[in-house]
Amino acid sequence: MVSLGDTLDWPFFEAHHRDFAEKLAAWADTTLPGLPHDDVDAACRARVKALGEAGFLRAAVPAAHGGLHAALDVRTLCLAREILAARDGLADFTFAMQGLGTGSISIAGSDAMRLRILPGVRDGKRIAAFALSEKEAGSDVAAMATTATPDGNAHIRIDGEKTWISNGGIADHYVVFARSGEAPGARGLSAYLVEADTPGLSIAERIDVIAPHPLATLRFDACRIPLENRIGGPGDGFKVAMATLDIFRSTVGAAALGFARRALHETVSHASSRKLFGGTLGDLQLSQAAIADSAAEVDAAALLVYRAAWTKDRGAARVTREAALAKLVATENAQRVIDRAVQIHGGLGVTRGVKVEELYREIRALRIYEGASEVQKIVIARDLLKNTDGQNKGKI
Ligand code: COS
Repeated sequence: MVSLGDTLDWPFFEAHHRDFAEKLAAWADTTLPGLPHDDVDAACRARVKALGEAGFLRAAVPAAHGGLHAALDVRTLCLAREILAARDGLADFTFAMQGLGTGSISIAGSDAMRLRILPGVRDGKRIAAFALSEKEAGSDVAAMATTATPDGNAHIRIDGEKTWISNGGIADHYVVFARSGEAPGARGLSAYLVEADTPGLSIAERIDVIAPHPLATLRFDACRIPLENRIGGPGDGFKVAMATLDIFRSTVGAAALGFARRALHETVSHASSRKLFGGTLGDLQLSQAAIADSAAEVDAAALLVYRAAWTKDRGAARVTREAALAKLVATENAQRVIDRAVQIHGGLGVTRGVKVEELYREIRALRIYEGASEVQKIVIARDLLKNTDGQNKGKI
């Protein structure tokens, strides 16, 4: 089976990371093939349950609530996503969403909210979701139109629509961002925990995508929730969203890395066994060039992903630029690595049921969700431009 190569020997990792990665890889190889694959809702529920029962979702919550580390350990999250993505896209998806759909609560939620929500997520008994995007506020988060207005002294009322919401339709709760109006733009948003069975919240439509997973448009129609369900202070929503994405963007890079590593593995095995022109595909120098380009792009992505994760874990308050670099490079590289894998496989590469065909569909959304590549470029360039010393941070 596909391996992480020598990644775990790199100085970014500690013994507990190696232990976690070995256990997860062994579990995934034996358990994932036996889980249902056909109906995406059932497949996701089964994966959340299995990951929770095996204890791996402890990586997605802080130690105070039964998690593995005091704060979310980004290297552990990245290893998990890389290992799962290399084997089973939906397993990666379900793992990631348990983290993304509670990251804001772990960072900024009240103790009571954490106590209420995190244990179920950790055990795979509660499915989490993150509801930020709207039809006209995907990249431009500050333009969101969903409103949160006071309703008496102890409640707020949410009205509007969120779309492309992963786990929409199967989640038990949504972390919802809405315009609460303290100020114009980014400073006037707040985050709220909304339970899926709250009156006024409905699934307006399910969305079918090229790599199927639960995705929906949510409608909020006078959806009344208690004020204590606010995550963070009034007007803190944009910062809560960005701080959550600072953690999870590196993990999207890690998932892309897992898909790319699997594609490279499939490429090498196919090139060494496929016979043509009196030898193997791998004897041809053009195939060797493709393999070399992919190997270089996989390693470059891995270094950026684990650099960003390590920087966050050792206490950096913000890793916005590092995480953006990791996501941008890992997802764009993975798209090219997988495209080469399809090309090397020839007709098989576009045949349903062949792994590289599945990877070709799986990778595409990662260059769009949690900040499209273009957004990552804006984030990286702005960071360098605002801090002209940014390129010379070191002392030497
Ligand atoms: N952590 C904490 N605070 C942050 C932050 C971060 N990573 N990034 C920005 N902020 C703060 C800024 O410091 C600024 O605070 P002040 O008003 O106190 O100065 C505030 O938030 C607004 O930031 P900014 O001016 O950069 O806001 P913009 O509207 O220009 O943001 C981008 C632009 C494109 C960077 C942002 O909208 C974004 O990331 N979009 C992509 C969203 C996304 O990932 N969507 C996918 C949804 S999940 S599938």
